[in-house]
Amino acid sequence: MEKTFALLKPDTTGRSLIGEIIARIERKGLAIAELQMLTLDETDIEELYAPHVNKSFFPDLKKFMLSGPVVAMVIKGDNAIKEMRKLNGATDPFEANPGTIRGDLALSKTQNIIHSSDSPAEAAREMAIFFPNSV
Ligand code: 3AN
Repeated sequence: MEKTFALLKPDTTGRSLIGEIIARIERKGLAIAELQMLTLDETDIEELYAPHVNKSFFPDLKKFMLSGPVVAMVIKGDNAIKEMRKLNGATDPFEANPGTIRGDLALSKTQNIIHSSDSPAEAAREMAIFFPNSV
């Protein structure tokens, strides 16, 4: 059974969409193995988005990720990493298909509801940041 890491961003908690997103994940047949609501600090954000810290959009992304609570989760199931990426839809909600989380619920590339790991190596790295006892 594969595990992946997902994070519901501050727009999700701010818009009261936590249940909507978790319902979509569970309806797909994936299971929530760990869940924690927390407010990130700058170090958490720089660790999570280590591959992006030098990108031009990073200051806006950091400001947004500090703006409210997030929900960190470990999700498990067959092909969990790829299944979650399909459920999320494209990074830019304008490109994301209807039926996906971002296609249905977001308009902005920064405020795009959910993050999930894009590879087994990233899943292990990101799970270790937020759930050090479960990896
Ligand atoms: P994904 O979350 O789809 O894997 P990444 O890992 O490429 O996308 O980007 C990480 C986060 O950075 C995205 N979730 C998004 O919020 C933000 N982001 C990525 N590209 C841009 C961009 N061109 N402009 C603004 N924000 C961006």
